[in-house]
Amino acid sequence: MIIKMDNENTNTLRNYEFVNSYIIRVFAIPIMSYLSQTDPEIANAIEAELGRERHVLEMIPSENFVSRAVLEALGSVATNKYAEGLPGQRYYGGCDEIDKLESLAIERAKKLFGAEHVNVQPLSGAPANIAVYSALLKPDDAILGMDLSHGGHLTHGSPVTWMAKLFNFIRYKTTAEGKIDYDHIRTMAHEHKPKLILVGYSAYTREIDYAAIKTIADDVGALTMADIAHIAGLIAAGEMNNPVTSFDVVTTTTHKTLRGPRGGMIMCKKNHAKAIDSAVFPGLQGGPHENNIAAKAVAFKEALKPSFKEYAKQIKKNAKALEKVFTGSNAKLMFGGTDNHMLLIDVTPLGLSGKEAQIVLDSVGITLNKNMIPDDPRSPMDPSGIRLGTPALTTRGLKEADMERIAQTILDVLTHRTDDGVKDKARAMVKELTEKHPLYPDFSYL
Ligand code: DSN
Repeated sequence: MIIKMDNENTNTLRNYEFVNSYIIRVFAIPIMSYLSQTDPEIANAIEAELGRERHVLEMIPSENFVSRAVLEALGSVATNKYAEGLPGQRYYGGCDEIDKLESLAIERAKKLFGAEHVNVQPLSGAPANIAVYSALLKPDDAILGMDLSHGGHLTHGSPVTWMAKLFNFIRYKTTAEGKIDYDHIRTMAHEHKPKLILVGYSAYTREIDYAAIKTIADDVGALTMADIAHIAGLIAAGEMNNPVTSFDVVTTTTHKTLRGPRGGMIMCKKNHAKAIDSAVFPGLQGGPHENNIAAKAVAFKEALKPSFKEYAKQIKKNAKALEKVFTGSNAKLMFGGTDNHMLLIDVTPLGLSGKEAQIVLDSVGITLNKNMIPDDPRSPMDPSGIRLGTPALTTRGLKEADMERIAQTILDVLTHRTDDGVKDKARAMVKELTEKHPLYPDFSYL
């Protein structure tokens, strides 16, 4: 049923809402959304994205599916409000309710991670990292961080970033066995005297010894920073070591294993609070995105529940199930396996590149990403590896047996990529699993 309406007209809006709620309550008939009436092109694109998310096996390790409650907060009227400043100290009037929701987000984040101070305003992970550098360092100061191809992140000093022009990034690497060599980091720290030692990675699959890093940093008078974007949900659930209580500053995104809205957050010791807060605003950002902050608060409340701990445990069990299959294969599992939610695999022994693997797996409905492997001889756009993980599929309810089946299917497709029979079988498996574990059922933008 279509009800013609003019979104500029408040009375029409009120009538529409009334008729809508009446029809839904009395006849249980789905109604077209406001969006589909005012902007069908965008509604169709979003609906098609919903369809894509429903019908593929999403294995990009940095992606996840937020709850309907998080989606509601994201799409709420909190987006309308300017609120530069912090709760209780805003530059604009009318911030009482916004203060409440931002304070809740801060208090919940403190409880989740045991943080002394939290800023929930960074728009995402990259701005959060940039804010930390700008708060704690001066131009040309040295930062010791991990090489991108060994699992680091672009914002940890990749030469293509503006930050790499401002600061002197020195890069450590993993060993040939894929382990972090803390003795080597100690030697580099004594040699280069960095102002900041940075850990936390976007393609590294092993646990991190934060205590060892803290000792090295204390020896050379460096500050400690961890970027826990990928593993924040696992840390919040107590499934991985937590640097928040010992490190000077910890940054994260909120949309990966933490399963919140796309955004960033900085946690720090009280003595850095003022510098961090002023670096975020007015140093780098303007008005905070309060709808996003409301959604962060909702996600943090969800993450404080016992069910989230179960979710985090299952993420790891599922990653171990993938590891089991890939370990016995011809593909090369980097870092010798996984302690977290993801795996990095060199697929060149199977006779193809990471890019080719990503494309052929996409064609059967398995989504993951091409990725550099340590000291990759190939280029970033056509690297040797693929990176895959379990947070999104675990949210959908898949378990270890499903993961083993998926891992075997990935190997079959990569090994027999010109065999249509193998690819059809893979598509049938994707269909079966996605139908068995539906995503956002009874939900439509049309
Ligand atoms: N793009 C994110 C990831 O996939 O790891 C990091 O920024």
